[in-house]
Amino acid sequence: MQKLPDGTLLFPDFLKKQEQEQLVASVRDVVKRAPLFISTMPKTGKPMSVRMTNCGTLGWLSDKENGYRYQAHHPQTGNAWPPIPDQLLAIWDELSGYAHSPQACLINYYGTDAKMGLHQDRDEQNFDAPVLSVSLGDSALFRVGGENRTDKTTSFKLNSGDVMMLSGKSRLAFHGISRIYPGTSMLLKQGGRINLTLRRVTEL
Ligand code: MD3
Ligand code: FE
Repeated sequence: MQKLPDGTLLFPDFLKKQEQEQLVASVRDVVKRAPLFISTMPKTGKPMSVRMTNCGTLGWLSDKENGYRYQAHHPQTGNAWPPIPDQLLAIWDELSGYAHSPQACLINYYGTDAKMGLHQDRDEQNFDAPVLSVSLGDSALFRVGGENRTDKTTSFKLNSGDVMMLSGKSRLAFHGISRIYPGTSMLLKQGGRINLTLRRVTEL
């Protein structure tokens, strides 16, 4: 039983099965209006293995030409992102202790073989607000270290319905998803994992 880094709070099984199903239905509505797309790495253009979309006033994406960024519209449709579902805003209000609503909700979809390399989230102007992450579907192995890439990391599983909050010291910690465990959840008919990440992007 390893200790989570300072500032990392895990709420195992925070969402009941029915709440998870409701959230998946909301994600499906978002994806109908803002289809999943593949971001590519700055400069190299190498595609990420995760497919993504967003809801909220700002969405995160990356491409070869313009790199990591937040923008107000979908890269393919040009439409504004759909609003963040009320159920997610309620989770933010309950857990974050932050007086302002999240601006961005990144929706990551991991197929069986998708991963996310060790990285920091530093495309936001606001590191005071916490980051809230909701896991749905198949379990994943999450890895988190310190503020330097070479700091030692600890790994733990994130299961469907778990909510994690990163604030303070862990807000700039390196982290990633090492692997997905196929067949560990029945929530998504096609399998795989959805992660929803709520963030403040701008200074107030
Ligand atoms: C630790 N997503 O989208 S969420 C990302 O499961 C991202 O899809 C992973 O990392 C996923 O950037 C992990 C949990 C998370 C989110 C933000 C963090 C962990 C974090 C920020 C700082 C430290
Ligand atoms: Fe991240």
